[in-house]
Amino acid sequence: MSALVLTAPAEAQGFFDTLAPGSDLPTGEECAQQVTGLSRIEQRPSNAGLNQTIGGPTVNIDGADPIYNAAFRQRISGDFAGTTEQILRWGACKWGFNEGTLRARAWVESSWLMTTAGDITDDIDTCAFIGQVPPCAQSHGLLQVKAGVHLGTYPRSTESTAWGVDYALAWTRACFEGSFVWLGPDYGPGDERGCLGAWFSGEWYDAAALAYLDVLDARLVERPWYKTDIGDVNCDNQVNIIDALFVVQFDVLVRTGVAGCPLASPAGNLNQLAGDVNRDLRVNIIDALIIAQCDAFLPNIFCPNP
Ligand SMILES: [Ca+2]
Ligand SMILES: [Ca+2]
Repeated sequence: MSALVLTAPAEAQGFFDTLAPGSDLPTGEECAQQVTGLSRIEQRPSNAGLNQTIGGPTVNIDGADPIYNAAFRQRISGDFAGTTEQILRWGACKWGFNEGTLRARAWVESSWLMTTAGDITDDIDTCAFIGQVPPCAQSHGLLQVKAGVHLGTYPRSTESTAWGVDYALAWTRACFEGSFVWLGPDYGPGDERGCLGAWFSGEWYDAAALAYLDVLDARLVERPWYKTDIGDVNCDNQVNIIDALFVVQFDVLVRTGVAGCPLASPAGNLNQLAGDVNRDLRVNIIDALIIAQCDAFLPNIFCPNP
C-alpha cells in the first residue's frame, strides 16, 4: 500500500528536532507561535492552573560557565501558557531539542504531573535550605528541578510549568553546548544523551545515568503519552487502527465530530479535538493514514519512535 510510505518534511509538520551545538536558537515568542493556534487536549488537567502561571526569577544556570550564563540566563523566562504538551513543545523548540525525547524525559521524571515531588529527604539542613522541615521533596515539576542544586529555582519550579521546563532545558542546552567541563575528561559538546543522564545523576554516563537512560529508552518505545494523547478519536485510551477507521468515516461524512470524550454516540461520533495528528488544522484522510502507519509500527511525525 503506497500510502503507508506517506511522509512529509519534518519542518513542514512542525516537529522539533535537536539543533547542533552553536546553532541559533529561536526565541520563546517564535516558538509560542509555532505550538499554539490549535486547540489541544490537556492530558493532565491537574496541571492546568500551573500551566497558566508564567514568568519567574532570573537565575544562574547551575554548572554553566560565566560566559554561557551571561549569554543565556536571560532567556529563562517561563513566558508561555498552554497545555502540558504545548509547554513541552515550546521548550523543545526554544532550546533546540527533540520533542519526542523531551516527552519521554518528562514522563520518566514526573509522568507529566506538575505536582510530582521527588528526591524526598530527611536531612534537616537540606530541607531548611529551601524553607522546609523534613521530610521534604527536593525536586519539582515536569522535569524535576532539584532545589538544592539549582539555586533560586524553588519555589518557582513548583508554581510555573513553563518556568521549570525553561530552566531545565537551559541547563540541558548548556551541557549540550559544552559548558560543563566539570563533568570530566570524557565529556564534550553535542551529546544530548549524556546530558540527559547527567541531569538525572549529576555525572557523565555513570551507572545511575545509564540506568536512567534505559528507562528513557523504554518510554520512547512505549510512548505512554501517545496512548492517551491525540489520535484517540474513539476515546478508548489507545491509538490504533480503529481510530484511523473513525477518521476515514469522518472524512467521508458518515461520522460526526464532537469536542472531547466520552462520545455521546460511539457509533456516530468521533472526538474531533483528537483527530488532527499532523497539526494542519484539518481532520482528514491524511490523519487516518498517519495513525495507520503508527499502528503498523512505521515511523512518522506523530510517532517518530513507533
Ligand atoms: Ca482509540
Ligand atoms: Ca490533520
